[in-house]
Amino acid sequence: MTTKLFGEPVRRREDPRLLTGRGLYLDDLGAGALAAAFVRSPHAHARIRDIDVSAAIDVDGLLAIYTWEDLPGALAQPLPLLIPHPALTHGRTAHPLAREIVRHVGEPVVMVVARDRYLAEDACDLIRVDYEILKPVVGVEEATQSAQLVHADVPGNVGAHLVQEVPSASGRAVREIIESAPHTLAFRLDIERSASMPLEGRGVHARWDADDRSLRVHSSTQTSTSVRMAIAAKLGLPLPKVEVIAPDVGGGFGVKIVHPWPEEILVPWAAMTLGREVKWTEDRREHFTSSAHERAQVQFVRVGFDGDGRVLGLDVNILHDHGAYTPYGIIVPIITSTQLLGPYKIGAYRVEFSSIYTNTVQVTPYRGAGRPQAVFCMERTMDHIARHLGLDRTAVRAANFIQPDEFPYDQGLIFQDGRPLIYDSGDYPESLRMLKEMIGWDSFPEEKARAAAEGRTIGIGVGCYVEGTGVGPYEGGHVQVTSDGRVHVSTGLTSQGQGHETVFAQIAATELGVPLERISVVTGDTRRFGYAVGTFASRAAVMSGNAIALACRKVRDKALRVAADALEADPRDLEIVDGEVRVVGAPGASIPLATVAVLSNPLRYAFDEEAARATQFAGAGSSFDRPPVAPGEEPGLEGRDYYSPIRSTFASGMHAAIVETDPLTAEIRILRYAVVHDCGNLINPMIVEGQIHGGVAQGVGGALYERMVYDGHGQLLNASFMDFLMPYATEVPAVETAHLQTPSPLNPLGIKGAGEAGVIPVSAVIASAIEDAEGLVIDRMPISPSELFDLRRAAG
Ligand code: MCN
Repeated sequence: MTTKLFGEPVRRREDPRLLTGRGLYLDDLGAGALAAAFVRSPHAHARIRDIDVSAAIDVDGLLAIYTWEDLPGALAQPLPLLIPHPALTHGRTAHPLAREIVRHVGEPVVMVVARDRYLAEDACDLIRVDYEILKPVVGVEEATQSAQLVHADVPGNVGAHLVQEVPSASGRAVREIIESAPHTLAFRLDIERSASMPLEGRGVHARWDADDRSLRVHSSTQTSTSVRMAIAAKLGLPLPKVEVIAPDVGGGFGVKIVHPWPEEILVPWAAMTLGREVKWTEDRREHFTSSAHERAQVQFVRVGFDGDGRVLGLDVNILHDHGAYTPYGIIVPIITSTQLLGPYKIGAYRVEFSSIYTNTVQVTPYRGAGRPQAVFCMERTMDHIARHLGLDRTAVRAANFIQPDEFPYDQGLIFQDGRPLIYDSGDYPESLRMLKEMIGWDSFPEEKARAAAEGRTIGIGVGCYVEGTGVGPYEGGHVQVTSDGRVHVSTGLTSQGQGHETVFAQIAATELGVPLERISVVTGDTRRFGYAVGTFASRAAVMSGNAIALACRKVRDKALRVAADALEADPRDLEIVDGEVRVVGAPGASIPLATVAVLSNPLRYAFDEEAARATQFAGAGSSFDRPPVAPGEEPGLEGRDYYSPIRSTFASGMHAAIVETDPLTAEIRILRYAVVHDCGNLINPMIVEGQIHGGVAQGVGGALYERMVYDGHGQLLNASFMDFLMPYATEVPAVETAHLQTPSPLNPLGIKGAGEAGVIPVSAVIASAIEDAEGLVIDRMPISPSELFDLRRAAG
């Protein structure tokens, strides 16, 4: 049996449990808990004049009704602004329950707690909120021109404005370069709002232990340690008195990073106040109107280039719709603006963004986090250049690539953390070569001609991207070998379906030489691991993966020291194979890791007979004759370590698609979809492929179907799956995937992240393919058949 499982396509260990209904999700907990429900604003912008609860208080089974006025101390303050930035001069966050003004439909105004959810909803229906309706601000361009303000003290509705300029090597300004370039183009791109739509919405369950004065909270979150800190701070509890556990989480895709959500502190507070278990589970309408959206940008692009398609200067102005609040700072437009250049080395770059408040749901990171918009911009630019010059689209990209010998490559831009953005490794020309071969790029013109002869319209598209992954500051791993020979791995970040139970066990198996079946993995439970950042920014593999490997190495070193003593050998002559420490080249001389675990603890508790015999265990209670723990050692066979990188590592990839458009109905069908992906060393290629396929599926949604439609009153018109279109399996093509592995020099395992990559270039690729099929210009994402139809008509 091999335990060298790093890089192997091991099947996901969590799937049998999850697929046979044995998962434990938030709503599976607290069967007898009280239920919370919320009265939410039906208006996009209004002043609360009065809240009348008198008709609700007679509802049988009602426990409590809370408005902002009832919230004590820190709970009454606005929610934290999680990632401040000097450019965010007017950052604003909501109160947990609205205080005086509501700023989007769905904002929570009143919390009701009752015996069950039906009663709580009944009580909500009886509460009368008297609103003075204010004029809403909808749409970024309207917001900048409107006299109406989302926040009375934020002039022009501009929360943040940031300019970064990387002049040419000779110091010339970007705009000057563009003016004097042999060719220039200017265009506008419109990117609609979309949102993460996990199968399971948000949810929180809290239990107050009155004797211990402690809270145990389960939350469907991507960041259990941060939720814990927020609850402790907001409720005035010592940190050790709050535990937060992320049970199985049915998808997050970014929306569950925000911490705390109002409900995540209000429900524990209600549990504490009422001395009862309280639970709230988000329904789908709440998810649409009260969580978070993303994408939502208008971009104005000017580019100057030479006759070979080399970009001499690029000037991009972004209007970013931030919705009503900025709990997550301006991380999304910062990512868009700093990762827009992708795999390209261009002459000079100027980017400017304004982050605009509107009376709509707040905008926080959704899988890809600003990069789908960035890639749409850059790749549309590449296609525009190719069309203008009559060049092959891949040739224009290749002319601008950073070359493999140019790493580390500094784009000259400053990221959120104030540090420069430096790419660590990659091989973009090779990725493109592989992609073109996979999709048959060079022979496509003949395929297209053959299709045309049959009366069919097909087109091919391409898109390239880079993704900064594995962002810091740290993540930790703890590894313990118990006297039964089992290995218990824990890390503080959470899992939402990425397969961490499998990959982290693969790392431990490889590092410790222990079979996978003996390894268990716990994530997102602050009882097991209190220091963690969370799962987002494709960081778990890089951060926790490396931390677990480092912790395993500590355990391995100790195991070899202890075993060397027992085997009277030199630790350097020992290896761990299949759960046994062996003298290299002398298979008879070995000792099970279980025994080593017993020997590592002076108490020598051995519950297993064999281990007891091997360690001359004299029976429980005989601890007095044991030697002290040697200086520098700790009892037990366990280790903890942290990984804290100097900067992010840059994954990259290229996608290509062939689409067919219906000549009559303008329906768009994806015939083939190919991906070349580079996330450094692969821990598990099958899981990475699954991640890419899932990402592409979401990308297809963003390219062709998904958009949040607000009317002029700030009402979300399609807040249900009846009207918000997501692709089904029938719309998602089979994804052909190839891996290129350029290891990251930044971390011990040489890995880069993979969790978001699939979604990032899809809109750009599909737009490129539709353009090729139709000979039209696509300047928006998503593009629907009716829009394509209109474009055809406009083109005559
Ligand atoms: N992996 C690997 N080898 C690598 C890199 C990654 O085997 N070189 C594996 C990892 O070990 C992990 C998976 O691929 O099992 C994704 O790894 P990583 O890129 O580190 O991403 P995270 O685990 O941090 O997951 C976060 C990422 C993000 S940001 C979003 S959004 C997203 C995504 O993952 N949300 C998801 N994938 C999701 N998948 C599911 N099912 N549900 C979500 O909510």
